[in-house]
Amino acid sequence: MRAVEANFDGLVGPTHNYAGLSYGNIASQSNLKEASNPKLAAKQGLMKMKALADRGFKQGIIAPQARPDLSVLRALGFSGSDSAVLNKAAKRAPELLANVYSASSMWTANAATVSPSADTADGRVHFSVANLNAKFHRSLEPPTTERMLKAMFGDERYFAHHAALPATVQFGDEGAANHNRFCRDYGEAGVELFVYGREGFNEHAVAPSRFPARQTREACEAIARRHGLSNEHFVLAQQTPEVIDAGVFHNDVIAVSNRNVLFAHEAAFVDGPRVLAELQEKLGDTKLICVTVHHDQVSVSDAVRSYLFNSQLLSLDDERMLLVVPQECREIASVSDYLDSLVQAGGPISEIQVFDLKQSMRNGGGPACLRLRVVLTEQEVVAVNPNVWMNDTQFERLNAWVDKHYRDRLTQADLADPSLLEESRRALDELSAILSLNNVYPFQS
Ligand code: SUG
Repeated sequence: MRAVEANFDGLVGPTHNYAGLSYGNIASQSNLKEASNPKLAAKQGLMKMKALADRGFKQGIIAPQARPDLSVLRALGFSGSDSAVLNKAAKRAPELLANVYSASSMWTANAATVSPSADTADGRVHFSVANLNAKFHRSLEPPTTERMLKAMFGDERYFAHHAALPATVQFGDEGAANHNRFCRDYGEAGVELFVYGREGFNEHAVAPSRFPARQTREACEAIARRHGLSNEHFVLAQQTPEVIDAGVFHNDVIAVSNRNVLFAHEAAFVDGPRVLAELQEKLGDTKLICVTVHHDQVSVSDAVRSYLFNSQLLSLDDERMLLVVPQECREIASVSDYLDSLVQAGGPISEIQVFDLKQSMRNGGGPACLRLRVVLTEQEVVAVNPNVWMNDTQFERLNAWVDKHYRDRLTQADLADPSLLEESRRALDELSAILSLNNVYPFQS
């Protein structure tokens, strides 16, 4: 069956701000309390989507979640009118206010783990919503993510949806950011690589000591089971504790794959040679190509600062691939030199395309964080909600919508302003019509 890889990017929401909420994510921590520009952030994301759609890549859009999430503040004991709740939280618990205001659903690589129909037991595309239980602001996303994915991939003949795993420490799950799939052609059965940072039920196993490991082995195993992946079609790997301690809070900050190519730093996995050998064995006669970056080429610290591996690796044809990187990669000499040598080497990666995503990058979100990969057959493409595909019309509409509703400056102090809540609701109400999302937001019901 012929299939394509579609990328569904998260549209940045109107409350995008820098609240320093993600311990272990160095950019998030270091930009705490900077002023953000939600309008520019949304436009930077739209530019990437449009540019890739114009080059012929299948590009979809995932709408932002409604923030602030007042239901959480109410559940935590704040009462009264909406503005009274905001006012009290701003005075008594500003850190909670920042959490319920986060626009973090933009990083759709963390929305879910997706297995294409060629890999699953029942021949449907399977989605497992991530519980994101490691960070409070992100743990608020799963219920709306599930509704959102169902509003986009609603046809049960083709799409199967699983709710988030139990949101306990044993089952920490951060979705596709810790998942890669290898194959010859997208439509053929592939081998899925699940990457975890610690073992949930074994507190004595090797784990990072400085920063938290968000994904557990047990979560990976549960997802593979739910999706009906046979043992011959998935591989488990542990992220090295050292790289997590150096700021690699998701595997997609140190590795990315496309088809039979793995682009990764040599420090990415515990017992890397074993992982690669198992992948090759399970891929059979499809040859795994490893583009491995060594410490003396790019240090882990430069990889984290530049987000070299948080890139998108996209097929230009059957041989050549495009690497989509953030501008920071051209601002750090070791990384920029490496990219030049990579293209000159004549390997599968033949072109580099650079995007300015600084607004998202300052929260630790690069090109790959902003997108959820969904491999779809031609029939499945037709079954997707048609209004979520990026094209000239949607690009114009969405830009006009951003111009109309978004602020160009947001600080932590602005979060206490009740008109920001009203502005956001008006914007998202209109957006759900543009993308035909059918009252997906809790405030609409
Ligand atoms: O979960 N940052 C996100 C970034 C997610 C990146 N995703 C991938 N690597 N796939 C996170 O740490 C920061 C929010 C703040 O500090 O305001 C934040 O949530």
